[in-house]
Amino acid sequence: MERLSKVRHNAIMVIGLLIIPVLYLVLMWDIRSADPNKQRIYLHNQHVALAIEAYTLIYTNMPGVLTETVDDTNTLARASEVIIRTLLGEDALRNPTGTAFMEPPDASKTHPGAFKDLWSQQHLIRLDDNRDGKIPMGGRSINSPAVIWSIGPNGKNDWGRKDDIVYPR
Ligand SMILES: [Ca+2]
Ligand SMILES: [Ca+2]
Repeated sequence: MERLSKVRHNAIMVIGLLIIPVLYLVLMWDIRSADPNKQRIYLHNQHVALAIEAYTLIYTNMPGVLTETVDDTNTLARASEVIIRTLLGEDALRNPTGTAFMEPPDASKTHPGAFKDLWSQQHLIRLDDNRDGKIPMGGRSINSPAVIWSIGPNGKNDWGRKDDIVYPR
C-alpha cells in the first residue's frame, strides 16, 4: 500500500515537472507572438471607446454624426474626425461645455480630429446610433456602444476582418 502511494507520488511529481516547462513555453510563445504595434493600436482604440463612454455619461447621447449605417469608408473617416473633435472638446455644437474626454492624438495638432494609426490612416468609429446594443460590422454584429478600428497594414478597410485591429475584439 505504502509502495503504491510512493509510486503515485512519484508519478505526480514527474507529470508536474513535465507540465511546468510546457506551460512556460506556451506562455513565452504567446508573449513573443503578440505584436507590440498591434497592441498599441488596440489600446488607442480602447482609449477612444472609454472617451465615448465618458461622453455618453455626461451628455446622455452619442457624440458626432451618424455612423452605424455609413458604408463608405471615406465618409466614415470624416464622421470619425467629427467624433474625435467632439471628444477633445473642440466641437461647440456637440460638446458645448468644451470638456476634453481624451488626450489629443499627435495628428490632431495639425489636422483637427485626425487620429492616425501607424500607417497614417484615420481610426474609424462606428457608434450604436439606434441604441439597440449592437453595431453591424462586416456581416456580423458587435454588442457594444462603439466600435473603433484601424484598417491595418494593408491600408484597406475590411470592416473589422483580415488585418484590421478592432476594439472590442
Ligand atoms: Ca445599433
Ligand atoms: Ca485591413
